[in-house]
Amino acid sequence: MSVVTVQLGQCGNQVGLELFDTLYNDAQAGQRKTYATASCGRFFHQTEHGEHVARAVLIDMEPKVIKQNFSKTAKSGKWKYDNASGFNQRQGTGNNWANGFCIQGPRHREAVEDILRREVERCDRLHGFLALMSVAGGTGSGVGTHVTQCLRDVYPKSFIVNHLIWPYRTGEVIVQNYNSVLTLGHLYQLSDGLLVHENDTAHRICSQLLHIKDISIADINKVIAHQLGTVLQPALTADSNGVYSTNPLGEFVSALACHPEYKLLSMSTIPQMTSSSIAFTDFRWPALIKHLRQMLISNSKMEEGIDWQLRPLAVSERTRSLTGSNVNTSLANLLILRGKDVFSAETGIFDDAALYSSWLSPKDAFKIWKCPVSFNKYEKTATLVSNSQALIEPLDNMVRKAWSMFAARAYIHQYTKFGISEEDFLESFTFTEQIISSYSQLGCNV
Ligand SMILES: Nc1nc2c(ncn2[C@@H]2O[C@H](COP(=O)(O)OP(=O)(O)OP(=O)(O)O)[C@@H](O)[C@H]2O)c(=O)[nH]1
Ligand SMILES: [Mg+2]
Repeated sequence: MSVVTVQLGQCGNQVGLELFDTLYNDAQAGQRKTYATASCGRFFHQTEHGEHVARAVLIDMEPKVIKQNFSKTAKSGKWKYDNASGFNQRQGTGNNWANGFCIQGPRHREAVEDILRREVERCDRLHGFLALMSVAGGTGSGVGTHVTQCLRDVYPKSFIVNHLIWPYRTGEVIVQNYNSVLTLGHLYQLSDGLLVHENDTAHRICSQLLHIKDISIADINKVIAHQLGTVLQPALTADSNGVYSTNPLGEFVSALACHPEYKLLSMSTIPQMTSSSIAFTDFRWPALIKHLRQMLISNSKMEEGIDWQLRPLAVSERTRSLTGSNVNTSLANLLILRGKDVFSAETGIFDDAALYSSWLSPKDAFKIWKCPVSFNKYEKTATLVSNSQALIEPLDNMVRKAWSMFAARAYIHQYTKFGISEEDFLESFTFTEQIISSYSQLGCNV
């Protein structure tokens, strides 16, 4: 019943640290033994002295972040990494996907596979891998894609979910859109599900909801780890007969990514607010669920600025509408509710055919997990993970910018010198454009 997390590159390693911290602190808070045991069994193993050690493999071509992670966690006195689970070299890949995928990944394959195997052998039962990485650099994206390929080869029956950080649109890496397109073009066929966080969205949550003035990357990672934690902590599913599900990644994938053409998953969590405000706010399930539904329909990534006018067209209305619906249409939704009175929460408004593609019944497209234990200091938390059209726009933006650079032949030689041909680029463009096209058709009646 365990998950091995693979932290790749600077971003994957920094997000991973924050994620394990969130999972650990949440599990250890208060007296809730069954929950804590289920959570820790998934993500930590215990030494004979009772220390919690993250079930994680840390990979980066640079040494700095991994070393920082080891020293921070060793000092914290809470949980720690096993130093033998880290793999680093002296120098990064210079934001070059081709260097990561074609050179560094294959060169270090054996060493990385050994570390992964050791971590897998520590699990009584392995259910899958969670790979954390950005798509914009060279290690997380390029080496990360290569490592995902190795995992697929060596553990063909295990679930693999990749958590991807998408870069700021006005990002600092000039070739970020090349790296993103190449990553998506390859990962799509290897992974069971690509769960995406956009840095721009997490940044807006920090500024507009958490009112943080000088936003640091650590603040952003806390928001991301909080949202991811709501998905990964123990929960009761419809079939789990009142006990925490023992196969979180499997349940996650089967709820959301049931079709090989549709693997892009986005997520929203509410509420998110300053800790001083939490104490004075009384959340009600009907309001939280209604907000989350409208956020889905109007594709607003935050509670702030929801368009309440938009409503989904019924399937029969869609046939008559020439333009199709301008709401965000879903293929699958997973609603996760945590906290007080959770069993009284009414979720019928998600059970509505108008939210989904016309070839799916809501019965198959909508799943719900519940947990009566409150999460990370919030009395009630609602998260929606959605396989929907929500990511078309940012993906289209990435592909268009990458294409303009490619058409101008900018920086291509930096990739071809590491073994990526122009045809490889073109294949990834075709593939990502196909993803956009498939998602665009979700809202049409066919
Ligand atoms: N949310 C978040 N984004 C990050 C973090 N670190 C880097 N990024 C983003 O990740 C992208 C750069 O990728 P990195 O992870 O730094 O690159 P890398 O995988 O280490 O690859 P190389 O250094 O090129 O070998 C940019 O879009 C950054 O904004 C982080 O800790 N959190
Ligand atoms: Mg790096």
